[in-house]
Amino acid sequence: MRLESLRETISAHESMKTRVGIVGAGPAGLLLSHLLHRAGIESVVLEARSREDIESAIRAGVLEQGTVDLLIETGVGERMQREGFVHHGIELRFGGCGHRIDLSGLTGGRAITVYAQHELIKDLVAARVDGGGEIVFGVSDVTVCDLDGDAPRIVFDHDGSSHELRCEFIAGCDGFHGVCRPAIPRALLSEHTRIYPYGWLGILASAPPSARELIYAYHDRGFALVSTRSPQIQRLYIQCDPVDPIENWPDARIWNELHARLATDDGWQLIEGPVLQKGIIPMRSFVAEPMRYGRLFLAGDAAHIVPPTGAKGLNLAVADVLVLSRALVDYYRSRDTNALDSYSEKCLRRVWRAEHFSWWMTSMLHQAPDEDAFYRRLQRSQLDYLVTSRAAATSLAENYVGLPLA
Ligand code: RFL
Ligand code: PHB
Repeated sequence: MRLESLRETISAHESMKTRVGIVGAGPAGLLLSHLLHRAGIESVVLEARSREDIESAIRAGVLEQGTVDLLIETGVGERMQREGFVHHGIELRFGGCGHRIDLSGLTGGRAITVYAQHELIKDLVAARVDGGGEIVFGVSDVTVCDLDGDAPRIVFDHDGSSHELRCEFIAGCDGFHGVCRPAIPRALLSEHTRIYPYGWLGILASAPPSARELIYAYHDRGFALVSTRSPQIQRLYIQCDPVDPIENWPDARIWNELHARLATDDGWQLIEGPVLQKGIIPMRSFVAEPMRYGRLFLAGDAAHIVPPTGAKGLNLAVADVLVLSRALVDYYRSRDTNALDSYSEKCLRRVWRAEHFSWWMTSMLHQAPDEDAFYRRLQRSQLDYLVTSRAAATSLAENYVGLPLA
């Protein structure tokens, strides 16, 4: 109802005002708006896609302990607690054998929760709409302006006319391909990029789970990952050529590869089922620093990307907006800008830890086309070490479940 009245407001007056203008209704933008609302700070979220689109896009699955705790504490974790799956371990599979990493045993009881990103998006959108929040879907031609002054603006098109949102701050939560990061003068931004020579082919299959916990498999034919979504739907990935057309991957070929890469000496069985959806994603590491320019603050994928092997992207977006929301609360309570001034540095410490972990997991588990037998021996040595040394396994476990949030 509030959304409709917002739309009327927009078309009646082409200019509107808010405290924090948020570009992008992904996990970063929606959670930021929710956290600000809880602190009594008004925001407006502008999203390029429709509500239906953002609520159905298949992406992440693994939530760190800190993410789960924050969602519960702030009142948006109820369905996740009911429908998500808490996992206390993961399996590393190589040489025909599975080896369990006891995440909880090694981290003082911390765990991960498997809950699909689009389900979290539905919960966050519902919370904002129920709380009278303002999300404008289907905007286009978004431009962020006057970032280095006290009164930044967002200009955009919606329903066939041009609009202006006057703000006190702008949060660039518009993902890797968004418009906010490119609005920062190039000379003021350092960008670090690594493109991997492989990608992931991901499928959703209508099948019961083949395993109780996630399986990360190292194999001569390439990496494979068994994840889950529900008792009826499974999520599986295999390493592939990132530029391969999906037509080269009929379902039978995908299942053959999964069977080959996941085979064990003890006859473990992968349960097949109809493939409901499939797609290939490229893999990259990317960091833009600093994550701030004037009154524009970047958060989530807009500022950094990790390859999905460490399951960190969404969790980093959550960590960023928690830091940003607290800094904005300080500002609105007492005009104290210290936390805003240290936002980028504080976030980047966690970002680089996650970048390293994700790069390390990725490099250890994938077959690199340009690497030789020496490299493969190093990978096997590292895997052997992880499953025989408590110290090595603990390091993996504490990074995987996530270091405590700020
Ligand atoms: P998002 O989710 O990309 O949201 C950005 C939003 O901004 C909108 N937008 C604009 N809106 C207005 N104007 C513009 N000009 C705009 N340009 C873009 C977009 O439509 C979109 O709605 O970024 P955010 O919020 O920073 O969230 C990041 C996460 O989505 C991402 O890091 C994760 O999905 C990464 N990821 C994983 N992360 C985890 O923590 N755990 C996992 O298990 C995990 N698995 C994954 C993943 C990502 C994957 N893919 C598809 C890349 C598995 C996969 C396969
Ligand atoms: C997923 O379930 O989509 C998933 C799980 C683990 C990862 C990445 C993605 O590392």
